[in-house]
Amino acid sequence: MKAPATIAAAAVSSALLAAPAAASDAFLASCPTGQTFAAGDITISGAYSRATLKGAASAAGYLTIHNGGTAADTFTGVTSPAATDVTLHQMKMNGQVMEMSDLPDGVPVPPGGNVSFDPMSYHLMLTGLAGPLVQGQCVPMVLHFAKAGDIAVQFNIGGIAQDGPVTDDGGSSSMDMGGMSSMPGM
Ligand SMILES: [Cu+2]
Repeated sequence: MKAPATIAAAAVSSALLAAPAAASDAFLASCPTGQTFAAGDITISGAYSRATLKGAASAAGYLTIHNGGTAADTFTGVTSPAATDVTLHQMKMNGQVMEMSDLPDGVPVPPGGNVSFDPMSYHLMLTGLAGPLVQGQCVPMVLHFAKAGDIAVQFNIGGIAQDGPVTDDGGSSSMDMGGMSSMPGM
């Protein structure tokens, strides 16, 4: 048998070969855009993160939570193989200063209501990253709810300034209801 090593070495970029093992276990190489994830009365949509620079200490996650039930639920926490800690945070303007605070009691999700985690309000704060967040890859996380239980969610990683859910055309947040929109690109 002839080993194709020479061709492979020439064709594969050194960046791919250098990816640390821990990071490849912690992240998904790709996942579809436009996914929803549900358990009980809770549905998660628009889950995304932003790409990070190498060596970044933290990253954020954003999503929308819908409670389709008739009882209140509480979003209590998150775990992920991509980070040693994921905490629920809130951004608030205090005069001219943007402040970030923990939400140790979780976030209530009223019956029939939506709660949005977006760059100017609530966000998930990932610290102790297993590796950089790479645009096009996905971060697996498990979201914990008091009533609905655990929901496994894939966060699409957009650009470093992504400010809405990732779409197949590279990041505009326009809705595409076509059947093809849930297919992963390339
Ligand atoms: Cu934060």
